[in-house]
Amino acid sequence: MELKGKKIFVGGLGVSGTALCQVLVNLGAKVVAYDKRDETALKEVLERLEGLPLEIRLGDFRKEFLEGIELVVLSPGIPLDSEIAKTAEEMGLEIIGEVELAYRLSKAPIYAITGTNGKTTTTSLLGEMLKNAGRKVYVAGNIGYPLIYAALEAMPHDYIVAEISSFQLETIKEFRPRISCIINITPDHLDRHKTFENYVRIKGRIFENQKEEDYVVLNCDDTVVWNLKEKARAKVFPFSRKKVLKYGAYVKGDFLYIENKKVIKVEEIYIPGEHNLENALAASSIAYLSGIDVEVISTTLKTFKGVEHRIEFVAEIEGIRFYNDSKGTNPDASIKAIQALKTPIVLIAGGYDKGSSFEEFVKAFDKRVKKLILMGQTAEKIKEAALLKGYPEEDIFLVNSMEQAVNKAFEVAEKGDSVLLSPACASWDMFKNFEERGNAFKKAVLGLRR
Ligand code: UMA
Repeated sequence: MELKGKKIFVGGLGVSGTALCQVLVNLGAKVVAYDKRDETALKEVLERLEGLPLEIRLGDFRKEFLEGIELVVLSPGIPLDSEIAKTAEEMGLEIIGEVELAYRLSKAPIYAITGTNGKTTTTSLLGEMLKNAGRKVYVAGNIGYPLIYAALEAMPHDYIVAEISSFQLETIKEFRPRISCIINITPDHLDRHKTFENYVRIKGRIFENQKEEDYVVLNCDDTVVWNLKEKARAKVFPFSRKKVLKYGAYVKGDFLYIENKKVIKVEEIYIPGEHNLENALAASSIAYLSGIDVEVISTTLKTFKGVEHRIEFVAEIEGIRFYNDSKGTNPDASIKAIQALKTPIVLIAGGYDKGSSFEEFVKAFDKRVKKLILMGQTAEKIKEAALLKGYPEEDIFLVNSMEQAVNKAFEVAEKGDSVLLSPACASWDMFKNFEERGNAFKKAVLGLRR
């Protein structure tokens, strides 16, 4: 794709936008970079971009920002119904996202993973499998390292393992991963995608450009995911933790199999919980289709210790174990975290309101969540849902900061309990991102004193 001399509008100056500016300038494009935030809020970003020949536009969006522009590249946080996108469309401009541009520039094959939950774990695990097999691999995308960086760095014989979100899939056009995977789909991001049907449709876009020689790995235990197979042109490779399959990856007796090859005893997989078995099946399927030996897959499953902020063990203090699941950004992810822990739980939840329903979430407390500590925009909404389900009011505590939440949890927890931060919500009401929230939790835990 020729970008030299082209006038390109970069929408958003977060992680993706900053990377886009650097890469596009390097490739000789003339970049107009835009963010709705002001100079003070963007201080660090602007420092990082200092010296680059950019035209920077900040604050409320205006049509004239798009004058002379030939291509609009949006960050995933900017929706297609935003004023920027609508204006660009009216002007007949091409609109793509960072992922689409990365795909067009990449020389290496891309393995792309999406799903409501487990994306980060599956992506990291697959990255480890490829590394352990001696391949050069870039792990990128929604996981935090922009795909555009990986696309430029990777050589044709390298591999890119990409975590892809629904936000990123909204703005693809030609994006064609060699292998794609959908781990699961449950309602999430409905504030952005409006309906569950639309969210499912967008998730399904991950394989829309694949051809017969490509593969799509689908969870056949998840009916929403499995129904998407009708739309796939690529070869479908199923996985299941509930059924023995003739073709695909599955669990039979105590063992994980791929086709008819025994891979590992399920209890030897290091990362705990049923949801992680799903992630293990997904990553193993992709690795297998990529030609990785079953022995390497097995060794990696035995040694991979999981991902930061995902049911991450932080410390044991006076017999109380603290877990950081800040990556639990929707009810379903947090339900899985609750189910993965086998002790009584003091749960810290609440955060940015994405319009999720908390009915199923509070149902999953199932006598195991003995105390509930709530914070953020959704605190009242979760409290109401819990009370409606008969959760005792005296076991619910509302707090205003992470430090208060951790102190309260420690006060009400008893020896043998787990304190779990799994908010069931995004972090954007009180924190920059889930990492900052998880780090605030860990800091508060490590500073605890009775
Ligand atoms: N902005 C505007 N106008 C808008 C909206 C945003 O100017 O209408 C600006 C903001 O002021 C901000 C910038 O855009 O400066 C933020 O851009 P962004 O929201 O696209 O975030 P990035 O920092 O570029 O990070 C994104 C992903 N974030 C989102 O999709 C919200 C990161 O995923 C990803 O790691 C990164 O690109 C690299 O690929 C995070 C995430 O929360 C983990 N993802 C969601 C999730 O997993 O649920 C989808």
